[in-house]
Amino acid sequence: MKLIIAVIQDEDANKVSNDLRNRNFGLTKLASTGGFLSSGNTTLLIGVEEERVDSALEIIKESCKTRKKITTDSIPSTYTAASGYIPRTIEVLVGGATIFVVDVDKFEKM
Ligand code: 2BA
Repeated sequence: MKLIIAVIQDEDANKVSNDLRNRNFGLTKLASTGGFLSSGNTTLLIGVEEERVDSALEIIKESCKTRKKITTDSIPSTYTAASGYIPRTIEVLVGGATIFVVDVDKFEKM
């Protein structure tokens, strides 16, 4: 048994969850926050038999898009007497999905 931990964008969460559920994957959806952008994302926990891991990853890959997000640099780069420090905007590419696949020692439902 494996546990897939998938960090995905909120915009993709409903479609991915529905597609996984329709293919009989069990999942738990967690609201999470990215450490860099400090904005909301979604983390899916998917417990799955080893032989179905690739099929789950395929579904995630199909639905998760890469998007550009604009954020401000944490260290202001420009100082002007009139406005003080002006934060520098930077563009980052987020996603499709950040995936971890880990071994599950034991899986029980009680
Ligand atoms: P965030 O940490 O909010 O990162 C959002 C995007 O910002 C990242 O997209 C990446 O393009 C950029 N980014 C992150 N750290 C950066 C840095 N130090 N300098 C410049 N740009 C940076 P993704 O790589 O697609 O990551 C999307 C989300 O996946 C992340 O949101 C985070 O929640 C999760 N994630 C990514 N790598 C992870 C890791 N090694 N461990 C745990 N979670 C991770």
